[in-house]
Amino acid sequence: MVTTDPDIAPLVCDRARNQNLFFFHTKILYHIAKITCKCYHKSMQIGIVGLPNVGKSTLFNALTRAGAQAANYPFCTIEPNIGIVRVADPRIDYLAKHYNPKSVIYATIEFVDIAGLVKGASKGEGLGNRFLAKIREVDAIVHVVRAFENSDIIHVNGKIDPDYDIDIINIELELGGIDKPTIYCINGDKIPKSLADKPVVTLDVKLEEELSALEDAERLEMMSAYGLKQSGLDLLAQTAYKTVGLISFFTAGTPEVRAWTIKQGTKAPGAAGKIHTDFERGFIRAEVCAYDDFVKYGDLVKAREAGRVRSEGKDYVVRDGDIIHFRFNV
Ligand SMILES: Nc1nc2c(ncn2[C@@H]2O[C@H](COP(=O)(O)OP(=O)(O)OP(=O)(O)O)[C@@H](O)[C@H]2O)c(=O)[nH]1
Ligand SMILES: [Mg+2]
Repeated sequence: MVTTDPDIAPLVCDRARNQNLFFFHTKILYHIAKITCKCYHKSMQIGIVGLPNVGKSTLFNALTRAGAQAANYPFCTIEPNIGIVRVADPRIDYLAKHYNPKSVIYATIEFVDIAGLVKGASKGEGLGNRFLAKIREVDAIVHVVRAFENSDIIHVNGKIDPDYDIDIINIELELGGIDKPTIYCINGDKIPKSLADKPVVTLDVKLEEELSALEDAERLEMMSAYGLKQSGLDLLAQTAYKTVGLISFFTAGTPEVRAWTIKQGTKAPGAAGKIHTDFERGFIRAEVCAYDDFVKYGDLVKAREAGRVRSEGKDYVVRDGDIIHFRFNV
């Protein structure tokens, strides 16, 4: 707006200056956000989906101990809850014991507790479209299927029929144009026939929630009382990790023992770039020892003496469990 009116010209000028200032600040904030995003190592995000009232929020609570609302009525969850869960890894436990480092960092998965889907969700039934939009943003899906009997817990279709329920959700996901890796989580103990060759974990979601609230010693005691060898939640996280095609490499020393997540097939410079862009830019070589060799020979020095620490170049495809020290120059 251009004006020569002496009364309002200064006001217009002021407004323009404020606007410019506003844009300038917005621009700065945008750049700060961009830089922050670059430094932030995003973990894989998994959406928990399924029919209403099948135990999704209970599973989420168990996973994150975050206390998301879980209650016996359909559509109890409306806003998605997000929780970050570490991927249990006995190799990291071993390396941590060996180095006694200042910090130990496990790989993580972000779980999103999405609301229940119903038949017709892709056409807007339930709160369908909104939930489907959320599912579109995740890297993989954990599809919770109710297989437990309990007449106190309402089932939207009035009967427990896992195969039927799985079909309903899968049809809605397909109609909603969602084609993602899926890990089935059977809330109960019997794997439905239709899932024979699919990534599937069976667990008692309610029991897992109770276990997750206990201290380590009590938890192990209760697990052995129920005949559980491994936490169902750990198994779920590990299965998800594999299904999406992710692997871990490790950096290990006295300051820090850490798992880094990469896609299967990532070459050494790409893996280095996970740690810092400088590592990738100035990559010279990677000194690599397989985790099994580390354990076999006792430490890196002895593994090196045995010729088990390899010097790998930029075409090396990193393997799951590699302990890596990167040489770089910038
Ligand atoms: N007996 C039994 N009850 C369970 C189990 N899992 C969940 N429940 C109960 O079922 C009810 C529903 O669980 P939620 O976790 O809120 O279900 P949800 O899938 O998140 O439901 P929506 O958010 O409404 O879609 C709660 O009362 C839970 O305590 C289970 O394995 N066994
Ligand atoms: Mg819920």
